[in-house]
Amino acid sequence: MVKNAFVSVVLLLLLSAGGAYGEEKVFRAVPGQDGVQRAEVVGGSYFFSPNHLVVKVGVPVELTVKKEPGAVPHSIVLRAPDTGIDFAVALATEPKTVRFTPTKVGKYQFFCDKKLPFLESHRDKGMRGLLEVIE
Ligand SMILES: [Cu+2]
Repeated sequence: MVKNAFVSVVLLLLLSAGGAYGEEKVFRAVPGQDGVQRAEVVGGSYFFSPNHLVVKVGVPVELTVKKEPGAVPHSIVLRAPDTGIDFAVALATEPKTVRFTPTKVGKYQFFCDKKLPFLESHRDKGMRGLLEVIE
């Protein structure tokens, strides 16, 4: 009985942690007639939507990035220059465009690099996501 109660508490903790970081929203970039694969990413306190982007290797990518209205500053950063992906953009409510061509299959984390002194980073609060480059 005690063991069951313990398991329930652990499960509850896991579930609430999952909730805090939001659910995974997968989006496969859509190739246009010009061959460029496009996706939109919105950042807010403290999430990215979608937070799992899938793109094809060797094909140009164009991301339209913006932030939800609000006073809290956000960014989107992915530094993996050896894979052709290297950007750091301050998000605004006006959309901005990020262009790159991924050269290596893999999974790379993008995140917001904002952090106030003595507080958790936005990345730790859930502002992170996965860019998955597939064959
Ligand atoms: Cu942020």
